[in-house]
Amino acid sequence: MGDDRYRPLFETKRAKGTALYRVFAGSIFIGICLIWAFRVKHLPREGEDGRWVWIGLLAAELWFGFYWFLTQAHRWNQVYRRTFKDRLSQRYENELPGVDIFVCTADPVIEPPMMVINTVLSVMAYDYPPEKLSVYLSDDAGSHLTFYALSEASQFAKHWIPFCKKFNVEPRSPAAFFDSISNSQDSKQAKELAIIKKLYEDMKDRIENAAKIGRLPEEVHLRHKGFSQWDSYSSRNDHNTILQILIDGKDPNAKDMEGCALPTLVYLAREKRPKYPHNFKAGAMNALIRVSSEISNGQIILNVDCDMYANNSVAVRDALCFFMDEKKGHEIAYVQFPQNFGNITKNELYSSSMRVISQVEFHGLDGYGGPLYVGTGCFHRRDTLCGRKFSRETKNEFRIATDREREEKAHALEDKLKVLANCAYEENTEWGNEMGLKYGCPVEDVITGLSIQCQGWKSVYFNPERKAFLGVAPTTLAQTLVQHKRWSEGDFQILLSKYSPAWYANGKISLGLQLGYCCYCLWASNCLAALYYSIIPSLYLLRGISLFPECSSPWFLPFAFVAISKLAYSLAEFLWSGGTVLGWWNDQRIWLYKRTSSYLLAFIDTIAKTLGLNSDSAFVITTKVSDQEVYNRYGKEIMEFGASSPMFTALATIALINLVCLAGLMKNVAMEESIARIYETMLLQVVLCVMLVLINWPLYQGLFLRKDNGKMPNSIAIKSIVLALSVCTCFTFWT
Ligand SMILES: *[C@@H]1O[C@H](CO)[C@@H](O)[C@H](O)[C@H]1NC(C)=O
Ligand SMILES: CC(=O)N[C@H]1CO[C@H](CO)[C@@H](O)[C@@H]1O
Repeated sequence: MGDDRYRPLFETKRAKGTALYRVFAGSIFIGICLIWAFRVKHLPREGEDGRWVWIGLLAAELWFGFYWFLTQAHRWNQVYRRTFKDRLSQRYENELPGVDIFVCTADPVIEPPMMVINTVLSVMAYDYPPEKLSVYLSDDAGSHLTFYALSEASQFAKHWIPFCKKFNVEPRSPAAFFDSISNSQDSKQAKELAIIKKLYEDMKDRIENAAKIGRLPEEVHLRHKGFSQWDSYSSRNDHNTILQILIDGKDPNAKDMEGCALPTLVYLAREKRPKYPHNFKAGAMNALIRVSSEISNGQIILNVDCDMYANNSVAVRDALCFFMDEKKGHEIAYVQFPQNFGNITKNELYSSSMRVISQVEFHGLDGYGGPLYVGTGCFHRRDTLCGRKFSRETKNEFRIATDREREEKAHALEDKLKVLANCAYEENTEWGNEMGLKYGCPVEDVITGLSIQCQGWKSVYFNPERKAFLGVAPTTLAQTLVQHKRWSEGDFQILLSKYSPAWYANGKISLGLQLGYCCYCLWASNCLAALYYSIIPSLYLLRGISLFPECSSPWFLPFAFVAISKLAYSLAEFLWSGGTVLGWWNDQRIWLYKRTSSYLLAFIDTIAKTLGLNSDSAFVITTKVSDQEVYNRYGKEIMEFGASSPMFTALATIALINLVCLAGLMKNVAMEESIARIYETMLLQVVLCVMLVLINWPLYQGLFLRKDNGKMPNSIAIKSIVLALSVCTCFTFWT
């Protein structure tokens, strides 16, 4: 066309209003400095009463201020991305690289096979040349039920993929699709829809029946030779490598119902032996990287969790717009999509959508060199995952064909490749260290992403309006807290590890990104200041001792200003991210709960581990299914306690201490003191205590008012009442 201008495949825009935000942040910073000044200036002298309490408050406020400073890295320099997929098609439609998709599952009960194959089918049906697409399922449970489900899915795919392409179906997870159309009947495709839905329901019945009785019908065993691999299987932690190429995209006979090629589909359960550490998901990913390199060797790898179906069939092309851009593509190692969830209620009782992280904070990281790798919904270059360093000289080349030159038959190949997934294969190699995902950290993804960025690569955060991947959010408080315990513990371990963003990354990534990483790595350490602030001022209220400036004092202003503007800002940010006011309130509650339970345990465990007191922390998978009653409460946004957990004891005790303190204050008011004096000297303290009581409302309900199975267990109620009362009593009478 004679247009020589470079037309990029993607565009990056600065967020609007950045300057305004910086002014605002500056004013908060001044407020924080004034608060510090107040504490230092009014520090009781040695020997005077209350010196230690005061020092504690100063420490907590120093911490909050410092942490607030870190969070500015997420807000200071945000960018937004846009892709031009039409340009990609124009220029590269015939030269698109091979894409290998890894789906990881680990437990057929927590992650039911139907959910897994819906995810698999959704990515198999991507709008992408099928001969360049390969899907690998890693099953760390080595479950023949999952294998059975996948073999059923490989048959169903022959109908499903052409159906999707014919009617341009979205989303391409059958379950999500059938759910979405149940009320809007489109007559044009009604007949074919009825047929495909029947096929799906029949398949679902077969799979769920097998899961219910826990074994497979005899004839199924005979139908697929792959099942013979379970003959030597003794348990999920002790079995040979099981590898089956269910659909070989290279096989000319592998065709769908319309005669079109199918994507390759592979099942892998790597070898497990009790005496070998299996390194959880990182180990599974590394086995997949090796096995896939001999089957399809796609240059781009997408990995998704098994509960995270693809909600947009062109997301692969979005990702390629970044990698294949002629000017900037060569420096991009991975493209991270946000983690979104399909099962979110309106006001998000558990704040599981992590709205602010995905709508605000990651855009900020992107402005400083790229987001974290969060382990799902992420496209990588294969060679950077395998440890290639960034170099300006290397050309950004993509091989067209996914070459398997050797004309090997699938099953001969399978036997040869099994060795790649054996336990002993990684001995004396760099796998888990310089190659592949790193081992030894509960958040293997974050540390792997960080080390890739430290080698000079950039990453990209792409957050389109229509979400590309939808997962399943936790639906109980316990699940939420356990999940956050693992994350915060893992992140904290990264801070203390040799790959620490605080020192290892120094000079390797930008300062803003370093701070951004530290912000997450220090999640756990928030627990101390939060605990202090949510207990001590209330207890002093009970004693009638003021810890904050009086209303009439000019020092009152910075406290009020910082508190109000921070709350107002976080509310605005939450609403801007698409939340509701009640959702924001719930989010504040979950922040408090995480800080006083998950983070506290994570902090203690990590410190114990660092001191060598504790063995490896277990990797707890968060459940993806719950029973119907629990689901009903989730739908009604009623907080689920039910289980007995030390975290609940901590939460309930803190909530009760505040309730007792507030009650004590009211008693004092009723008996003697004038409200005016309390108002004058202790307004801030009273407000803090009242806020804590208000935010803990669902907890009091769970303790005292509810009768259903989701209420707080009696044992915890008794324990926390005794604890809270003894703390308050001791404190009142102890001088
Ligand atoms: C998922 O995709 C559908 C279209 O298939 C779209 O209507 C919906 O908004 C998407 N969901 C989200 C959360 O973006
Ligand atoms: C609130 C909500 O959407 N709940 C749904 C979550 O998903 C399960 C099935 O997986 C439904 O039964 C719930 O209604």
